[in-house]
Amino acid sequence: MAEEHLDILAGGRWITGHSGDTFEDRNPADRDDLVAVFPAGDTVDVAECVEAARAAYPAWAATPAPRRADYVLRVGLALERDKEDLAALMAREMGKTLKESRADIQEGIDFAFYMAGEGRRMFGVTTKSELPNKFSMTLRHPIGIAGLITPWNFPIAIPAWKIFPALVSGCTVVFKPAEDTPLLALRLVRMFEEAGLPDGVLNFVTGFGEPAGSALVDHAGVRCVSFTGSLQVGRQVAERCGRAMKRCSLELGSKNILIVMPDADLDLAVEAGAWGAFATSGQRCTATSRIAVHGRVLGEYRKRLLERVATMKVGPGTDPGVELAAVINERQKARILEYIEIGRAEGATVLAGGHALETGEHAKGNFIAPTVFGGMTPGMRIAQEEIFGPVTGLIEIGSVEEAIEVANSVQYGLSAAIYTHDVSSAFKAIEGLEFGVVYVNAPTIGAEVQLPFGGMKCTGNGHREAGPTALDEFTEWKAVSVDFSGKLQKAQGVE
Ligand code: UN1
Repeated sequence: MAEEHLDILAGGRWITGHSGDTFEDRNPADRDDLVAVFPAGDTVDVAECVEAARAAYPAWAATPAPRRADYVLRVGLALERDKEDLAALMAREMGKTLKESRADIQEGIDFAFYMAGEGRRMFGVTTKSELPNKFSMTLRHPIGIAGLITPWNFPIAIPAWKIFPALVSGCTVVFKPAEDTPLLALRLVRMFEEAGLPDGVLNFVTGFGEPAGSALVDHAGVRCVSFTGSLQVGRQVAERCGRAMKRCSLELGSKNILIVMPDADLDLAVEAGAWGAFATSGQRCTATSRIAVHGRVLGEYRKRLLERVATMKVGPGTDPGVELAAVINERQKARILEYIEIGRAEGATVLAGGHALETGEHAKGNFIAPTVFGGMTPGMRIAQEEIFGPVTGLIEIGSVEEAIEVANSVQYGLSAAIYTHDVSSAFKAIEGLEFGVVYVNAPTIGAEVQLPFGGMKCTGNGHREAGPTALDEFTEWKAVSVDFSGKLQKAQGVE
């Protein structure tokens, strides 16, 4: 049974969409399971949300940061209370396994507690003036109305990464979640309502990138946009924000790599490869989509990885025995299968998987067998482009220097890992990898919220989510000087 929702929250009022158009929210593991129907927001709905955010802004920006952060803490507690219930909904609405659904919500809880504390820090600096009797310091100032556009792969964690710091910073928010996971987003918004967040501080509009996301990016009242999604859409967001001189933080695609050196603990490196490549069915921007293995251990690594992959049960995320769940929708499924064909045509060998699962228990869902390519070379499209599915490939390397060169040969730079016990190889990798997140003897996935998260090159535009840097997305620095000398003092030595 589908749940019907009034999904647009503007200024504390839940309203139906202006156009009357709706869209369906379906279970990726069972397309007959209609989870919910949501109105497709349009430019009028977005404008109403922005208007509400504008009206709420002055009082919210003037609310002390520790008080603003209290609401985030309360939502963290509500997430903790409802974790199991939300995890079950996530496994149904987004499709990931129950274990990973819990982890997604846990990431939201962790970040709520972290950001709630940030409300009492928000550190600036005090510094010395070159003049006597003059005091200098820096303060964070909220940017204004934030437009937050989130993807479906982390339906709670990524909205949390954006909403929590935006609110602690003093921004008011218009939030548009991905059209594949609106119900989880709605549940998160309802938690802020339950926490007593003043009307208009967090506004919520569901719908598609066109027109709703676009309208949010382009609305003159929105001063900053935070977007996580594809490079293709990210470029458009960046261009449009650039023209309008808006702050814009982007977290886009990647082509992550796991490097396995000959001295690595191979069992651990195999587990890391399998977890990094196939968790969330490869639908993480940190997913291990390339595994560069030293020639001396490639044969053994390949054998053990294939043995491990052969044990993976594919099925609905709601089944506790399942390791590889459905991919989000039929469009993504088709895209992933197309990449598998591209890989074959380029001359890579399918060592495992390489096809959809469409019969029996898999008939109603978007399932793809865990796929491992052998003979991947760095120039291939499957080694360069983000696939965002359960597909990885083995690349042979002969040295750590070559591994770093291969790693850096892509346009992206989010997450890279090296398995080695050799301190020189580890530090060469740490220094040489052009990636925003680097692991030694840990997989490419599983970033913790107290660290800055984001990538180099085309993965983003220099911003970092999570960690203390999350506040930089939503605040301006103000340099403040107070002259208490009682005279006109001129800087730079002007007499
Ligand atoms: C993403 O896929 O956009 O490091 C984020 C990880 C998770 C976050 C991934 N903590 O894999």
